[in-house]
Amino acid sequence: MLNPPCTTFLAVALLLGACSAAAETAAAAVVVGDPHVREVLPGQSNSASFMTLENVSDQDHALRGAESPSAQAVELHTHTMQDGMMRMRPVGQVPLPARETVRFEPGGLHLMWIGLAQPLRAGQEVPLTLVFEDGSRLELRVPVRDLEVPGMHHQHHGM
Ligand SMILES: [Cu+2]
Repeated sequence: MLNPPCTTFLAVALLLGACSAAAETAAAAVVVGDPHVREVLPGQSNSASFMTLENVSDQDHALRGAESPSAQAVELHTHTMQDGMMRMRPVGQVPLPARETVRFEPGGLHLMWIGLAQPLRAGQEVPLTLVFEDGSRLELRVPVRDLEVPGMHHQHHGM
């Protein structure tokens, strides 16, 4: 559902050793797991999305960017601890080493959706395109979810 069917065939072919080391696109080498974007309240114009990216090939790749018609920009961000505070910062690209899975998750790597065209409501799906280092692109439909993130942004809880 989330990937072109050829990705699955390619993965099987690689497992069977039927595929040579011929150049393949990054988009065909990467399997996206559980993509989802966070619901926003009316008036909020930014959101974040999460997923796993598994590079099932023997070749290193990288995620270079992302875009969606639902936002003015979708940036690659990560969190770093600075002076005891979690801070977000943009990253140029995210390496996807061969045979490894990279996690985009709360508190770490994420896609930052900036300037939403309309509020994102749980249950909706929005289009997202991942752009890789070789220029190949992967088109996704990403479900909107109401995310509870323990320990983050819940200052009214536990008092
Ligand atoms: Cu961010």
